[in-house]
Amino acid sequence: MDLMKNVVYQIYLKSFKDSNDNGIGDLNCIREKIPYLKYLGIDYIWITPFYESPLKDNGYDISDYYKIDKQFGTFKDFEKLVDECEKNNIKVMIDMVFNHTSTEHEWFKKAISGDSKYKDFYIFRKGRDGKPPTNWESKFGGSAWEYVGKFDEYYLHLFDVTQADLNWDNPLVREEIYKVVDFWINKGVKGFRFDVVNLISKPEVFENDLEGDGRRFYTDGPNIHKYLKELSERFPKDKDFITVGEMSSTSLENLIKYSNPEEKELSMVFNFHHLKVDYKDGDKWTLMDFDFLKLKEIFKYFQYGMKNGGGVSALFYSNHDQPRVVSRFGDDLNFHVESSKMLLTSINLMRGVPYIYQGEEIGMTNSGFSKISDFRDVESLNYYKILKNNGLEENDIISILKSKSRDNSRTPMQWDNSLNAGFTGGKPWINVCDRYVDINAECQFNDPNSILNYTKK
Ligand code: TEU
Repeated sequence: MDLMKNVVYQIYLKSFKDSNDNGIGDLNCIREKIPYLKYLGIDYIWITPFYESPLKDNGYDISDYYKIDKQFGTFKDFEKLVDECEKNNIKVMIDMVFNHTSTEHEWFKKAISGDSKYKDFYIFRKGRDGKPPTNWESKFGGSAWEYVGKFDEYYLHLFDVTQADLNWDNPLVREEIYKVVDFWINKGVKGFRFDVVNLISKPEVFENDLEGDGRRFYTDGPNIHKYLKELSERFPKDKDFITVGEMSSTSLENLIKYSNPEEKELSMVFNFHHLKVDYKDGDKWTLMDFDFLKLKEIFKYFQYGMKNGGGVSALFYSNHDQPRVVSRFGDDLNFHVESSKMLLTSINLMRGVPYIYQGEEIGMTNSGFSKISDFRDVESLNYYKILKNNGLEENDIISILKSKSRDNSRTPMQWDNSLNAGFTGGKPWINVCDRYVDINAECQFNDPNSILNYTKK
C-alpha cells in the first residue's frame, strides 16, 4: 500500500449529524452520510471518541473503553457502520485516549477507594511543603496535580482534573491497554489515532520545572519509543491498517523515529509547530496576526526533515482543537472561496497524508460566538476564569476566545440552509455558526466552482 495516496476525513462525532434529535451527533448518522463521503473520495474516516464518558472533554475522558456511550449509539450501530463503510471501500479509524482516563473510570474509582493495585494504575505522589509535588501546569490551566485528602497525596492530570494520567510504567496498565486495542481490532477497525501519545512515558524523578510548565520532563519521555514499539506489536499486519499519533510539542528527531517504518512504531504523526505561529511569545491566549514567514520556515524544516529521515507526516491545518483555518490564515469575509481553496492546496500538496476535518471541505469558518454562555469547551471555560483573574476585561477575553477557542471548530456541520444547518431537529448541544445560510454542503454540491468540488478534485 502506498500510505501517502490515502486521504483521511476526520469526523467530530458530537457535531457531525444527529439522527435522534437529542442535539448530539451519532454513529447512525455517519452511516447516513456515507454517500457524501464517497462523493468526496476519501479513503478513511477517523471518528473521535464515542466510548462511555462523562463528556467533560467531549469523550476524551473515557470511563469505559469497552462501551459505547448511549448518546452516540450502540454496538449494533457501530457494527452496521463498519460493515457499510467496508462495502463502500471506506476504512474506519478510531480514536484511542491512553494517556489518561476519566476519573469516573472504574480503575480510578478503585484507586480512590484505596485499592493499591489500582492506585498504581495512576500517578500519585506526596506534596512538597504543603505544595503539589511539582510546579507543572495542566494544559487546560492551573496545576497539573489534584490533592486527595484521604491519602495526603496528589494525582497527576496533564489535562482536566477529571482526566487522570495513567502510569504506563506499570506493566499491568500496558497489558490492559493492549487488551483494549485487541478488542477494537476485532471489531473491524482499520486504524487508530492515538491521543497525545508522546506524553505517556513520565520521568522517573518528578522535579520542578524552573524554565517552563513541565512539558520538557514528560514530552517524548524516557520509555516512549519502547512503549510504542510494544504497542505496535499488537497491530495486524493487514496492509490497510494504519495508525497516527498526536505528538504534542515534539522534535523532528522524535517525529522521524515515531513514523519511520523501520522503527515499527506508528504509520504517521501529527505535530503542531505550524499552528503556533499566532501565539504571542508562545502563549495561545493572546491575539496576534499569524507570522507567515515563520509558517513557511516551519513547513520547510519539517517537510525536508521528514523526507530525509524517512518519516511520514499527517498533513493538517484543522481539527477539533484548532480554530477554523479559513478564519485563521485566510480572509473569511472578502475572499472566503479563494482563501479556502488556497489553503486546501497549500497543505494537501505537501509530502504526507492529507487529513480533512469535517466542514473544511466547504470552508466552514470560526463560530462568531460573542458571549461566554455560547462556549462549551472545558479549556475555553477554564481560561475564561484564568484571564478574568488576571484582570482582563470581559470584552477582551471574548475577543481572545472568539479567535482561539476550540469551539470554533466544534459548531455543527453545515449540511444545508434549513434549521440548525440540517444538523439536528432538536436543540444542538452547541450553537450553529450563523454563516450556514451561505456556507453549506448542499448549496456547494451542484456548483462546479465550489470549495466542496475543489476539495473533491
Ligand atoms: O489534544 C491535545 C492537546 O494538547 C491540544 O490539542 C490542546 O487541545 C491544545 O493544545 C490546547 O491549546 C488532545 C485532543 O485532541 C483534545 O481534544 C483533548 O482535549 C486532549 O487531547 C485531552 O485528551
